[in-house]
Amino acid sequence: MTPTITAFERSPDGGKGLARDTRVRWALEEVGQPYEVRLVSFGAMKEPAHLALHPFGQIPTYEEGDLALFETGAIVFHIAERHAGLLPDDANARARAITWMFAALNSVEPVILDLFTVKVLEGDKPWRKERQPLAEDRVRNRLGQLSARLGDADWLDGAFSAGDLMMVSVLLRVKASGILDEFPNLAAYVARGEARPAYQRAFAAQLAINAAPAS
Ligand code: GTB
Repeated sequence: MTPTITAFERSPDGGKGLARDTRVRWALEEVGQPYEVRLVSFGAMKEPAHLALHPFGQIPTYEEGDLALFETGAIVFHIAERHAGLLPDDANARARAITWMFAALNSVEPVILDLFTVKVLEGDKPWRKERQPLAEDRVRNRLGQLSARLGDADWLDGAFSAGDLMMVSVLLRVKASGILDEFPNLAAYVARGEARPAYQRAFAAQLAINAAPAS
């Protein structure tokens, strides 16, 4: 059964691939699973039909037969569990790859989102000047720890896994700040992720929607 995901009718990033449907598209592309996309407006996301799929009125969602999922961690995990290619067969290696998925979402993404919050959502607030360097240092600290663990390896734990897919997706959000480039091995890690043909297809698919002239 072909799954259907939801994505922004038009992403605020204009096609930079930063909205979270990209990571789901990437996972589907990695495993060779075709999918359909239903585009939703900001208004429609808060309507009952979408809220029935996503209690917080967000994208992406994932529907497959009578299964409906939200949260990219759960969606990517579901895809990775049901197809070969994103999780190792060995039980311990599999558990470690899943750990990296959680690490990306619980230990790395929050500090990156906090920086986005202070720079963009609180950009006009009087506390921005004081808070931004603190938020940047928290990102630096976490990326420093991740950089130390990655070392000169290509991926976080052996072969590319759903853990790397999630970590690269999270790190992409901090690329424009310049902080990622302070850690050359992490910048190269992200570039390796972006160079994967499956990522390229996912990126192109969201770009085709988000960079198209408004009708
Ligand atoms: N924890 C959830 C998950 O991982 O699925 C978070 C989902 C989420 O934040 N969805 C966002 C959303 O629907 C889109 S991705 N927001 C609309 C709303 O809450 O009303 C976040 C996002 C949005 C825009 C950019 N951008 O323009 O750069 C980047 C990321």
